[in-house]
Amino acid sequence: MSKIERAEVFVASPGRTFVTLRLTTSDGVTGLGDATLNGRELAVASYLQDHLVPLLLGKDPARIEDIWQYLYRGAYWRRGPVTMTAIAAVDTALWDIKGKVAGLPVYQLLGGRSRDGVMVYGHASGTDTAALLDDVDRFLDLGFKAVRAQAAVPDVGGTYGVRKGKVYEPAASSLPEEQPWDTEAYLRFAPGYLAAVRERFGFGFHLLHDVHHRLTPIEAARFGKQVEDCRLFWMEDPTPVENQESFRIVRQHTTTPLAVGEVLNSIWDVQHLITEQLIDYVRTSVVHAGGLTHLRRIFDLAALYQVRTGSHGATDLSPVTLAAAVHLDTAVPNFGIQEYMAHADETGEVFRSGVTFADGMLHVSEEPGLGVEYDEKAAERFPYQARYLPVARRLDGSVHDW
Ligand code: KDG
Ligand code: MG
Repeated sequence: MSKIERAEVFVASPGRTFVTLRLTTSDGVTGLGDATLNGRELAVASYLQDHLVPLLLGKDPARIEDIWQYLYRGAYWRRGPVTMTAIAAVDTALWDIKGKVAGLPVYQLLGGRSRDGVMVYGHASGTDTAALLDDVDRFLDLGFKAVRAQAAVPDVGGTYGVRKGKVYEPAASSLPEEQPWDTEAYLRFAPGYLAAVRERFGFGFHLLHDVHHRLTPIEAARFGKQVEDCRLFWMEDPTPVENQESFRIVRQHTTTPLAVGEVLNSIWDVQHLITEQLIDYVRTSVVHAGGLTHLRRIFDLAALYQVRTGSHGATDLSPVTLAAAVHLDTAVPNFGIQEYMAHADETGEVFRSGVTFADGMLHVSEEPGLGVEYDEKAAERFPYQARYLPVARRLDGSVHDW
């Protein structure tokens, strides 16, 4: 029997911080897993190094489901982003190994192709409406069939989703940047720029928007209703998701499709959203929702309720997650769309991935396993740097959801 012989945890900041697990079997086969939890990276690195690695050594790498159950049920403490990200890394690495042992790309192990390619959306943004329109134009020229649009709200510094130069979500070094937030100013401004995008470019592509948890349910209902004529592909995270019930309020008032779940970690976190058909797209990801084993379970539940997939894929999810996501997206029947932002050049020096972009779609590598390699020598050039996401404060100084 083959055994897990080595488990290495790498933390490096090539462009942004990534935590990567590499498992090696007694037969010399390696597998990679992403364990990155943006802004809380070292907690997962320690969970892996201090608590999971000792449990993994000597185990049979072929028993993916059993190891998943062992780590999940065996912890006693369940769910949550740190636990589920650590389990995800192990699970993803085991699928990578299984693919290499079988000589098959992972999507073949998941049932084979359901589609030729995976439609993705790109991130257009601008400091004002004119700049946003230019950026949408750029994405359409690149061949994207779907574009997310975000613009800075006038007089509100630091709106979510607007690039500063080439950098997306410029996580400040050392301590989080604090950014002001004004809900009314956003509600006055955002519907207008979404309408301007449709006016200029028409309806021949999918348009998306991320509210990033900023509204109350009734504000989100108003927003969704107001932008119905823009026929959005989705309105994302309109309100914080801790209370799944609150989506009923949004739902009752608008036919704008809803996408939720990038911060959620288990099937229980999305259970009511899915079974009560409160959302249209589930955004849970391989890395933050327990790996391929658990995410596939979530997607299967979603399929029963005509909820489609739309996995999170910002640049703080490593190329290992992107590759794993594209394998799963290629195989599942209820795929909707995949988020895609190209990683920084430095990231590409450390991770070599066989995922390719063409005609608005991502394509899996036909290499056995996930088709990603980690260059630890290159990673040494990018030592860990602490960085945090911004924190939002309302105009009266109180903390808001970011
Ligand atoms: O780490 C948090 C980011 O990944 C998140 O803010 C990005 O909302 C996001 C998105 O939709 O990509
Ligand atoms: Mg989002």
